[in-house]
Amino acid sequence: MAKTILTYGTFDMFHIGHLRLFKRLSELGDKLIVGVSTDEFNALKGKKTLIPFDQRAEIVESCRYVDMVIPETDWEQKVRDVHEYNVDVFAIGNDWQGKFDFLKDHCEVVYLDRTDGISSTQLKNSLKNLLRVPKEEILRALEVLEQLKRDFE
Ligand code: C2G
Repeated sequence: MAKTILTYGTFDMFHIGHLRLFKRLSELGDKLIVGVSTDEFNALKGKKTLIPFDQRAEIVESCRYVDMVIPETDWEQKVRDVHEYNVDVFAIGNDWQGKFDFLKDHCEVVYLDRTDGISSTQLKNSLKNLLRVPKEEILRALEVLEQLKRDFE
């Protein structure tokens, strides 16, 4: 019997942690459905993404481990989705450990270890730090680079 797996997430600044999660999820069954949080729902979660919903959904959908993408619009939809898509396993990263145990009445629930050392928040903070570099320093760095370029010509 084909097994259907369901997960949800924001997947902003798509990175290796997201990819490895999809790979491991796809190994749990035959069909992987991913609920991608809409921008409105993320606002409810107190999250602001850099990449808008339609692009995040397109990126996730193009991943070879993913069979179907649905929008995640509210906290209540999971039980509905489990029944609508005949889901066998709900799985998510262990940063949500225990938070979705209520789904055990409807399907198997699995929490997977996160990939260490990478997160969308961390990537966004690195970008913010870059943006904080004083303009003068950036201009000086540019001068050095241009000088190097001339030296090598
Ligand atoms: N993840 C991971 N390793 C990382 C970062 C993230 O395995 N280094 C996993 C998370 O554990 C989660 C998924 O990638 O299962 C998506 O993470 P987020 O985009 O941060 O999703 P989140 O905002 O936590 O949304 O209803 C549930 C929510 O939609 C989850």
